[in-house]
Amino acid sequence: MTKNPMNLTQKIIKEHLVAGEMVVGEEIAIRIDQTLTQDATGTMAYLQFETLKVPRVKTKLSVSYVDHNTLQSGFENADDHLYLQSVAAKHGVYFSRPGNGICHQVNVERFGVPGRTLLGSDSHTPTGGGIGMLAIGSGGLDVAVAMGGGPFNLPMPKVVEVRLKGVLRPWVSAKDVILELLRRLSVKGGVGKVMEYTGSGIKRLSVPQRATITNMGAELGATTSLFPSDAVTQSFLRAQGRARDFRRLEADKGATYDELVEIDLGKLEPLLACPHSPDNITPVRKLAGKPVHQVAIGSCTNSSFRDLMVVAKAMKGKVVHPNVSLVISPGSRQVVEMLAKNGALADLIATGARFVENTCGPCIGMGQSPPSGGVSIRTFNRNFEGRSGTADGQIYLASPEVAVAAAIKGVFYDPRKLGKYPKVDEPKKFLLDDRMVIKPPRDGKKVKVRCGPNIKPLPLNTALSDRLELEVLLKTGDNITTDHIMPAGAKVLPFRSNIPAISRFVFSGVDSTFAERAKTAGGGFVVGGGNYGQGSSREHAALAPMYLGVKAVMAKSFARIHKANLVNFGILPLTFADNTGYNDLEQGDRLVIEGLRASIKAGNKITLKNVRSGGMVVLTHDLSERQRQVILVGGLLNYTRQGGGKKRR
Ligand code: MIC
Ligand code: SF4
Repeated sequence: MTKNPMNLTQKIIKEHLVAGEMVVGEEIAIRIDQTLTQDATGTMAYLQFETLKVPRVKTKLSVSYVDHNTLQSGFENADDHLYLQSVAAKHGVYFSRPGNGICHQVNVERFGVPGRTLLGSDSHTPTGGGIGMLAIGSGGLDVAVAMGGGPFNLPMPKVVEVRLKGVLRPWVSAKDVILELLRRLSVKGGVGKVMEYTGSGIKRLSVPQRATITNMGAELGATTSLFPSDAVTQSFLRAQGRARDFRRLEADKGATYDELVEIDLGKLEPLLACPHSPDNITPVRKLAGKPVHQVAIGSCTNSSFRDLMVVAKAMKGKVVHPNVSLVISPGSRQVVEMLAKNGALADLIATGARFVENTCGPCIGMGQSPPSGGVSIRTFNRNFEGRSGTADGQIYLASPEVAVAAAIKGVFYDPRKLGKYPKVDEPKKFLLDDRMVIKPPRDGKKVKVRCGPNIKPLPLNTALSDRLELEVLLKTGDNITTDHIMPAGAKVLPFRSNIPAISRFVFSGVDSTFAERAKTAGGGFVVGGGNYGQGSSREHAALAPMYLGVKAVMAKSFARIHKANLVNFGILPLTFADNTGYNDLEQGDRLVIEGLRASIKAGNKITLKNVRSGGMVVLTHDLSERQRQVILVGGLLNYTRQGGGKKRR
């Protein structure tokens, strides 16, 4: 037995540790090997990277994908694509062209390397855990810093062993494994934790199936999810023509974990996440017979070759039910080309399925919104209210198996009743063609960066004031998502590189007067419930409120990425010291904080006065020493430019 046996998460962290002690909850800094960005967060990330004045990225590999903002209903998105392509060439970043596929799926297929660290400006970056990478989602600014050679800071996570045994039964698939975990642990259950998969059950899960599970681990709020790198990983890499990237990796014998969850795969059944939360789980059979208006298959969760082949085989010779619109948005060009070559694409087209690009598409509200009050079953990972683009849309999340059954029957239908399960083996060889990925030139000095008129300079925050007297602009309940704070969708996404324009939409789905009120009041505070800021990594959910003058968010608890983003942009994430604090504050209350800078330097308590009630409210924070400095100077960019973070081990 190894002397100090470690689980796989600890082993990879140890290999990459540059600062801090591996003690749960303590801030550590790790070296980042690879980065990925996507276009909706990428423009900001590269604008930020440019301000760091680093000529060429210092990572082993950085890839810029275009997969989110591809609906070009004006010049904005197309301009952003040109910016991204040129800035990538200038600074040594690979550029995956629009049409090549969704970042997470393509990264697993073509670039992921077991044992490496990957930082991505998208919350579903943990998809890479399916191939044994320690893959973490973050705001774009953290990715910019990592591209510049800086480490990534995070609290040392707890490691949860998710022990799988048994074999999935026909018509039950990887999606049901993660839905079962969400049922048990909830959307808060993974905060501060890495979900590490072990047990005999993993042997029969292919890399794409593992990637479905690690992808949607983001919905648990987990820091990341991780599978070992074993014979299954090896054959996947071989089939992707990348046998040389393989490295066997597993937990040491005798390794210990902070928690244990056991799942018997053989006992799972087809599940659904009901509106409007990924942890609102029910078995499909309970909803059998309920009419369905739309079925959407795709996204970074469920668009592998296997997933789409199961759909193609189950539907072969049939036509989509007359009451249903079936939309397919494949995850990568590799998959579509393979389906085209083996005839499955023709079979799917014949069913009447509506094909959209190999992009995020409907998952982020970029088209294909369901009808008013419409019921849509989607193989995606998020069903937050309004995210589909239809405010009262009823979105259910499920496996491709459950989705295809509904497309055929027009109602919720237990796929196990469809008959023989179409068996789909992983290909021995995938179709390999990387010409849609542009390699950066050796020397990018002469490349001219193209900046369209919609790309506006990045706003910077100022140093934190010692006295704040501002009003509570909004008070929310629990589980506020970044989709609530900074909505996405076809109308808003084109402004991702224009903070003044996008800030008009902050909280627009919750309270359409928010932006205007914030501006008139000269900024203010937001009061939130538990798990504030769950969901995406979009730093716009911090950056745009910062632009509107939000100085602090006071909540019962925060989601990891959003909290880090708030700090990065100089907004204080404060938690209530006791249960009464939240109840004491009302929207419109005027709050005064005195001696703020001194209290931040001195400890973790901040007391504010509520002018309306005259009462005092005690707030706390768990900011690391580095984060305090970042907050005091008004954000990570100011901190980095002032030479912060240079003293590293
Ligand atoms: C999402 O699934 O919510 C997104 C769109 O991919 C976001 C990123 C973004 O808002 O650009 C995410 O998951 O981080
Ligand atoms: Fe794209 Fe949806 Fe995946 Fe986000 S969750 S990266 S929007 S496919």
